[in-house]
Amino acid sequence: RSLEMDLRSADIASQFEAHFQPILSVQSGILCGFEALMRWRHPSRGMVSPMEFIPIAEETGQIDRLGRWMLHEACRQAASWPDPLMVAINVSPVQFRSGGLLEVIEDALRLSGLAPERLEIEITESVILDDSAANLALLRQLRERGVRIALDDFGTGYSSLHYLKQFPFNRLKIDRSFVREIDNSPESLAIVRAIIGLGASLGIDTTAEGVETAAQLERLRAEQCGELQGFLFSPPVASENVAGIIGAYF
Ligand code: G
Ligand code: G
Ligand code: MN
Ligand code: NA
Repeated sequence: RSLEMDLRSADIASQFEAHFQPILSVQSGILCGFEALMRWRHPSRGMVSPMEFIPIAEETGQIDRLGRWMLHEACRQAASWPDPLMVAINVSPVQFRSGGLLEVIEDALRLSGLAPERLEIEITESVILDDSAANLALLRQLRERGVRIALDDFGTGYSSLHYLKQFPFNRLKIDRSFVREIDNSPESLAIVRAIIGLGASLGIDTTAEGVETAAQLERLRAEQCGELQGFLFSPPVASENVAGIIGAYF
């Protein structure tokens, strides 16, 4: 059987899980919230990476039901965390294309009772490239409802700066390829510094992704980066381990 067939017939609620990676303030070390990351606990293959199943789900139309489940599940769990901890959820460009995304997000908020201000939607630049007018309108409607919008993998795209003019993002997530080299590549350090400065002058929060070493943390602190996530603090964890992280860092 192919992964595609398994995905099509999978009972999502019993095979899929939302895992959560903590996002912390660089200056204070206090927990700000979590990024939700999907996991597939396949009955015979074991854990299948989203790098494998998300592209298949996008190509076969399964991303809509997977993505809807994820929005509901992650909002439901986040509603049980102490206020104002937030949850960041990745949304695929294909979910924008399919229509109905605004209603799906509104339903997830209403059913969970999560305040819209505690939800952040992470998109990549392809969302804006795809269908500029319609997707930008949808992003604006989400912002009007109080939902925050983050631009993921910032710096890796074709014309990242152009998007900042088109839409008032709440957050830039500095791609981990720059963070990884911050201590041994003057170019990477210069790019990270420029993104943080850009965020500061535009009033946009900045999160460094993929922080793995104390030296990277010290550097990001010196550069006044806002938030960070990475293996230095924690990989994505299953939901039963979230309370322990909240207890330790919040
Ligand atoms: O969790 P991990 O680092 O293995 O994720 C690999 C990739 O899968 C990342 O690019 C991440 O954004 C993506 N991903 C993880 N969970 C989701 C999800 O719920 N929806 C979408 N669209 N992408 C996800
Ligand atoms: O594309 P996106 O930024 O959503 O992807 C998040 C992915 O990054 C997840 O798959 C997560 O497992 C991974 N990740 C999180 N922290 C680290 C880290 O410190 N190092 C590396 N290499 N990957 C990380
Ligand atoms: Mn992300
Ligand atoms: Na990213």
